[in-house]
Amino acid sequence: MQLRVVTDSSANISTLPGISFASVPLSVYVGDEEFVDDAACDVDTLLARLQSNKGRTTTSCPAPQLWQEAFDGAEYVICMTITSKMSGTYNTAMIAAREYEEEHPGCRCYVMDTLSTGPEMGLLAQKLAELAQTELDFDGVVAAIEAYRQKTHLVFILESLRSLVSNGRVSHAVGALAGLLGLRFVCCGSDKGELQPLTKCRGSKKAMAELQNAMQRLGWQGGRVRIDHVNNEEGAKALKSALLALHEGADIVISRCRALCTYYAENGGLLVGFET
Ligand code: X90
Repeated sequence: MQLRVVTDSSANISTLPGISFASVPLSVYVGDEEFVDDAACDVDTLLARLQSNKGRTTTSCPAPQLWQEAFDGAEYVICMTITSKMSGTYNTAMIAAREYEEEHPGCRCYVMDTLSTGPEMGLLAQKLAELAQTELDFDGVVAAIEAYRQKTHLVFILESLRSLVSNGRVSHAVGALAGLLGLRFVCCGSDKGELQPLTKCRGSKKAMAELQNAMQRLGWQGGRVRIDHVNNEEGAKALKSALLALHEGADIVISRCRALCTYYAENGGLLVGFET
């Protein structure tokens, strides 16, 4: 089966080896400037603009048209989106998928609400590339990736919840925590696809230890890990070493957040997707 995998740009991947792949950009707005989260987007410039900007900033999900362009020409598409609890991305992908199937009889387009984002989506995309190489048919691959999603998780450390709160992406209860200056938040993606704070702490060492505790509580036993960071290669490497000390030989990949995750996770943020 010739499968195309399509994700939105919050998955922080621009390529997916061994399979037809397209990434559909969300946008970040800082003052009058729009940063389209595609391969040409310069994340360092975005970070600099965010630091100097005092005015309003926001983001937007892709229009259905952008999804249509990414599906174009494919017979089988599996499309993965950021959690529908925090973005309209899933909705616009669904609109585009229904249109695509109507306009191309016989073609199939499955849209998966990952209830997550970032490196957990990266893991799901990687698994899809592998599933496409097997004997499974389209429905078989869909069932297998939905089953795999039950075994993947997202935990993260944020130095601030400013962007999430000012854009109304988290609940009032979480927003109330955000006023506490100088704290770091260790959080996870809940089963429902919402941000769930686990602990707040002072200092990055403490936060790093809490993050590892959270991974172990959720059942990490040396499965695949992806670490996506915002300007924090050092933190990502330290975490990787600590995890390798727990499970020698674990497959741990580090990459940078693209624009959408950079905006919300903020400078220093670390997002970790892992398998149990
Ligand atoms: O539609 C839009 O404008 C995009 C809104 C996206 C809002 C959430 C971005 C999250 C980025 C930091 C926190 C992760 C929370 C995950 C909960 C499942 C990453």
